[in-house]
Amino acid sequence: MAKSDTAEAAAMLGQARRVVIFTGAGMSAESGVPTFRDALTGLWQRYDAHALATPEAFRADPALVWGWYEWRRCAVRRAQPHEGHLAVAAIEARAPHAVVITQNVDDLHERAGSAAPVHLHGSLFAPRCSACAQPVPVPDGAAEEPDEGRRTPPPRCAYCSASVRPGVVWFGEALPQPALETAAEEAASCDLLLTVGTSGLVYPAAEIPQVAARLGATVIQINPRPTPLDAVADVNLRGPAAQVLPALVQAAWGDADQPPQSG
Ligand code: BV8
Ligand code: ZN
Repeated sequence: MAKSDTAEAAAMLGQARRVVIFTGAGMSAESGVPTFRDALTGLWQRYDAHALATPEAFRADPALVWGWYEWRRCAVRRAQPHEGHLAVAAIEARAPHAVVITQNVDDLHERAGSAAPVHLHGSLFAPRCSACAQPVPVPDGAAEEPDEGRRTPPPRCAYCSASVRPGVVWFGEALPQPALETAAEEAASCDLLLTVGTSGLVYPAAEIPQVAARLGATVIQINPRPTPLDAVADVNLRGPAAQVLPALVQAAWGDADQPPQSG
């Protein structure tokens, strides 16, 4: 990754007025949260994540799918945000206007201090009834899920006794309208969009960086590997999020963890 690229990207970031930080599974990879590209392990190794994350799979085998989400929820509970998540929060603190728009269902942005990340695909911490949509409290603490995973029948709704389902958006399901609208508005009005750790293959989320580029924003991509978003990016920073983001913040604003100089 040419030094010039980071310097160029940092100069753009330092001047930006309205910033969108768009993240995918690669953003949490260095915290030990597997991406959707990574092969599944244990009980789920013979399944494809895209197939498990569907209403059909939940109807066919609710205990398998609920068990998978309980296993993921507990893996996220045990994970810690990394320097990249902290750098994202630092960008939010320094840029005149900045918002995180994420495809991730983990809470690592929040735990790193990001104010109000927009979760396009829901959260592992918002289960609800699959029939009456009543929210269901998340059991505290990291219940010990066996590493290889296990089938766990989903709890029953206290109101209508239907199965409780994870509060995520499954393939074939509509995204939450308020989140999608906020994301589209922010993408349309930003002057710089950072896309971090996404393969840009899942829609309509993958539209977000394209909308920003189409409307004249600068797009900076952070990803160790090429993606279809290479075509819309003005600068491609080929490296891991936990290294590239802190370097970018450092280059844009000097010592990232010093509070911004007032006045
Ligand atoms: C819908 C929640 C209709 C659940 C998720 C248009 C064209 C083609 C297909 C479609 C289309 N429109 C709709 C579709 C169908 C489908 C879709 O896009 N399919 C794809 C697979 C082709 N979309 C849908 O089904 C959407 N719904 O269309 O509904 C509708 C409309 C109205 C009314 C009724 C119905 C719903 C999509 C959301 C599904 N839910 N997640 C869960 O998590 O279990 S998607 C899930 O997968 C993630 O949230 C994320 O969005 C996606 C994974 O992608 P990435 O995050 O990018 O991660 P990935 O693993 O792919 O890549 C990781 C990247 O990180 C790599 O590039 C790697 O190089 C990089 N990386 C790795 N390490 C690092 C790194 N980068 C930086 N640092 C590192 N250290
Ligand atoms: Zn119910």
